[in-house]
Amino acid sequence: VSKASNVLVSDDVALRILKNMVLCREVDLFIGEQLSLGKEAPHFHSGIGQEALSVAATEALRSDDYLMYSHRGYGQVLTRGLSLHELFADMHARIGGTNDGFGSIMHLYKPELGLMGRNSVFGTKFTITMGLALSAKIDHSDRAAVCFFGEAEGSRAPLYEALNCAVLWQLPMVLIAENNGYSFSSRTSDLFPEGKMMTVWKGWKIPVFEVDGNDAIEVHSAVTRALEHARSGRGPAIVEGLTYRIDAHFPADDPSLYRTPSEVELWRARDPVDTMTRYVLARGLDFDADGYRRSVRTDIEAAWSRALALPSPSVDHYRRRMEELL
Ligand SMILES: Cc1ncc(C[n+]2csc(CCOP(=O)(O)OP(=O)(O)O)c2C)c(N)n1
Repeated sequence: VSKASNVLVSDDVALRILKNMVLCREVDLFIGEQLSLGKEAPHFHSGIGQEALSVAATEALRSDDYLMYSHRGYGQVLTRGLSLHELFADMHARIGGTNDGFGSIMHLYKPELGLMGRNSVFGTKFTITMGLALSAKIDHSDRAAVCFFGEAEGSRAPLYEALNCAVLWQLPMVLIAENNGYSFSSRTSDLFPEGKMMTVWKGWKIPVFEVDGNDAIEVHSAVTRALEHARSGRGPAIVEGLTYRIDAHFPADDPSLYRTPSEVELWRARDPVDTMTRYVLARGLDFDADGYRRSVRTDIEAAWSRALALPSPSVDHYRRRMEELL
């Protein structure tokens, strides 16, 4: 387990990371508001508090890399270039998103963005990612396959099958562990020694980078190093980011049953969006935080209304599409 030294991030990249972090934060806040107002809102898992890890890590990928995203927050797919319109259409299971109303955001499918289809049964992504890394190697394409996952998934067996093959065949696979303190109501320390997944991987034939998951620059640097390693033909690498899930697991969850308000406040004080805003301003870059938030809000509201106006698939639609597929 090591720390990656910081890689120089250009002004453009730093600003892009911050803007995407603000976008993701606003999407989560907006959906939360819709729910509390009793409006039509989909099942979702808020990524508030985890934006640095998901956005800055994805920003380090090359545009042709494969991306197996995680279910929490939208940092990975929005950074990748999925539009708000596609995201919301899929969220509401409407025709007009990436999966034709078939599968909500658990099944975003857009090969041009490296989103090759995903399974919502936890653990299955590891072997799919390994298969994508294998195809990249067979094609001599220099692409990497990157998989984000939480601690519950990280305790599942297919992770170890995938790692074994990736080490054996020296595959360009990068795993990004989002350690956000909890798997639903279980503390990470009840699942892994010392509360870190990397404790298990220490001493293996795989480089493991530990990062402060709330520090976007540190995250970006470590994932850049991990990708360099994977592309060099030396097999997989892992990055574990330590962060915190500020909101409930999902809207029906009551986190006061298993964690204290003071714990949440400690992490709120380490807000990744505020930290990145301070970093960008200290670099002398021009960023109007309130103005940007307002413009993003307008985009979100417009895309949301547009998505809700799209048609829902009928049974006939599903039947036709299944017949086409078979
Ligand atoms: C095999 C399987 N079991 C249970 C679930 C239901 N489930 C959805 S999210 C979740 C917890 C995930 O925790 P973690 O991997 O730590 O990610 P986090 O939600 O903290 O981001 C569970 C158990 C599932 N999708 N697949």
